[in-house]
Amino acid sequence: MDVRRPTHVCIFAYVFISGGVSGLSDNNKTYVYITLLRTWVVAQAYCRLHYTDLATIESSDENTMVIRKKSSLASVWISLYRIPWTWSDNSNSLFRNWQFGEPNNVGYESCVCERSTHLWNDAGCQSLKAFISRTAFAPALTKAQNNTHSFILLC
Ligand SMILES: [Ca+2]
Repeated sequence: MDVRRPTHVCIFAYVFISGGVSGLSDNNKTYVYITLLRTWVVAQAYCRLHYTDLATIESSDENTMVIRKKSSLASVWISLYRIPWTWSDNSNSLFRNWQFGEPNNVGYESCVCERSTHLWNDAGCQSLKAFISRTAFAPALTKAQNNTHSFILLC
């Protein structure tokens, strides 16, 4: 027997397991509640500068996500405006959550806010309101948070 040859072979394996991301909508939106009181146009500019845009809400699940982010008493701008009704990011979503009797365009109401009731109202764009920004993707996670790496020595 040749003593220089190993009697068995060890395999050094690197295992990578993707941890994924949870708690996001299907298109990975996240929402941020901004307490600054701004007109709709200034709120839109703020969101585009610091995040992605004002919040587009395309489903009841996403509306629930917004409700969880904002103060229960706040009336907040979202990205819907008119005419015709258009989302700031050009989403073609037809999801609406109007309060009964809205939109009523009292005066000149071309921008949409979500009231404390969580239902929507068309309001004057010059009103000062807090607002909800959205991001297109989840904030970057560190590798340690997002993935599991393991080394296994198999003999
Ligand atoms: Ca109204």
